[in-house]
Amino acid sequence: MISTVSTKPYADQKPGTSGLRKKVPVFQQENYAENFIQAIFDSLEGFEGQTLVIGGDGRYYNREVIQKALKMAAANGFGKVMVGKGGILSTPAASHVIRKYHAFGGIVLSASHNPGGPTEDFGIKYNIGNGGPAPEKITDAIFARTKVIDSYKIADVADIDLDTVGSFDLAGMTVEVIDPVTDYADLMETLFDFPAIRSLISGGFRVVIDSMSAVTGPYAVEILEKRLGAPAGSVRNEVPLPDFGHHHPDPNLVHAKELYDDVMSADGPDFGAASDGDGDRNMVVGKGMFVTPSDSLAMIAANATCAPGYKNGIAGIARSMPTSAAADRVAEKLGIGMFETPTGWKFFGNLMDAGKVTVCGEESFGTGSDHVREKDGLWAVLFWLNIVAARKQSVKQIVESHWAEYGRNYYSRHDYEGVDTDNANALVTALRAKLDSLPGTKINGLTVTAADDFAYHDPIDHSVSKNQGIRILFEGGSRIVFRLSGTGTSGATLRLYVERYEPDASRHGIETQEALADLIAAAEEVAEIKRYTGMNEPTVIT
Ligand code: VG1
Ligand code: CO
Repeated sequence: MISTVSTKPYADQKPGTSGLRKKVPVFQQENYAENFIQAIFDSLEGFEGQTLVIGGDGRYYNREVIQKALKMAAANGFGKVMVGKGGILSTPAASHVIRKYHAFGGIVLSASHNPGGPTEDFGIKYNIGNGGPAPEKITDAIFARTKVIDSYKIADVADIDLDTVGSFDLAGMTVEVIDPVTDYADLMETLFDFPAIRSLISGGFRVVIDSMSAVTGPYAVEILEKRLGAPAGSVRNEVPLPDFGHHHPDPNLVHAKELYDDVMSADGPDFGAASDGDGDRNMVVGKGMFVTPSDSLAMIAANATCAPGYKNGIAGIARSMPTSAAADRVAEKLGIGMFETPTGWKFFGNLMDAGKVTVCGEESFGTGSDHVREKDGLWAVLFWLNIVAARKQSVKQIVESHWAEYGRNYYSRHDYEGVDTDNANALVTALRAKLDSLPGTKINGLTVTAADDFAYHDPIDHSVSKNQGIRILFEGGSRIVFRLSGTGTSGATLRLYVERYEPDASRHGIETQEALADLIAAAEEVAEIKRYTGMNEPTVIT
């Protein structure tokens, strides 16, 4: 009952920043998903009889691909697969399950913050035994394999019932359908002071979470409403839908605007949070104060000892290169290590495994720690609630006192989506060609101190990752960074990251875009964004 099916390679199965992402109709081509899954298995060694974890964010095509992956895992010799009920596992929960049950690895089906539905996005990524995204060494091997693959193995059996928790046999392999929430919720309870958060909430502190009809709904209901006692309805859009209710499940000021406006209104809640499609991103908004993700990393690190799981302090901090340097100042003060990595969570794994860092973050609404090996949306939300409960101050007070102590890193990202790929590449090529001549010159009146294309030398495995983003640094610590997105599924997305450090507390109340205006103009001057993209404005500003 095991078939070997012959197939032809597809040329476009190169994993990006976080796995392979394509439109659903691309994944629906004959053997497209099967080829990629077989290429994953072909790139691994020693999994015979071992356990694989499978789960996804519930988006359109999730269930179909899970059935294929289960039958292929059996045919390829795995001993057991643990799969979330209904095919659901948030990305951080999958990471935790892999670690807790010492699985060999996991397959996570998600296109994260990208929209879902029959003509929208789907994705597959592989996580290794530490629970984290496969490093480049493995994703490169998978891509190489997809280019030559000529067959895959699959068990010819009926579909497994994914909606009943329990153990089933699939062609000699055990399939264990698990409750996707319990293990994760239990882990959160070991890290944070639930009694303190519970009394904060019972004392009238109003918290709302918008799960954006994506995977975190069941997790947030269990944790916030059941375990922390928030009133029913505190979690909004809590049912995961295959098309996310036609929303873009990306928690930022554009796509979670309703929540933001609610928290900012006079009689609105005290605290609002949102998560993305697969639950690894977070947005935190306090009354009168939106916390930028870069600041969130710095403030979580500075206040880490408020949470029981971190009471002995943190070993170090890592951030992706485009993320603001706010956390660097905290690391300096604490006398701990600070690491700057390329964009994408896969670069943090080695540092966490080696015990060099405890908390990590990215400007793209991602924060996490070594409790798993993925960024973790609800973890960040609970961390903030724990800090608020411990300090007995509002989010706004906590943020403002942090700025007063460390200075403020004004920060913004401008995205130009749907740019013609050739034009986007031409912009980058032209910019790269100028880099050597920029230091010492002025752009829009600002003096350039350094300019390069970021390359990362992993201090643990000594691998080198080049061309990870063009950065232009100015006198006084301001900078602009340019890179092309590696998660999109149509055309190119240019990301411009802008940062200015302001030590003077009397200048901490300026509107962000205004505070960054001269740097934004400098970016236009040096890169000719309007000319190359044909756009006068970014499509998204965060
Ligand atoms: C984006 C973000 C990056 C993040 C990645 C995956 O990548 O910028 O910080 O790690 O998405 O996040 P890119 O290449 O498009 O800039 V998730 O939550 O979408 O898996
Ligand atoms: Co995500």
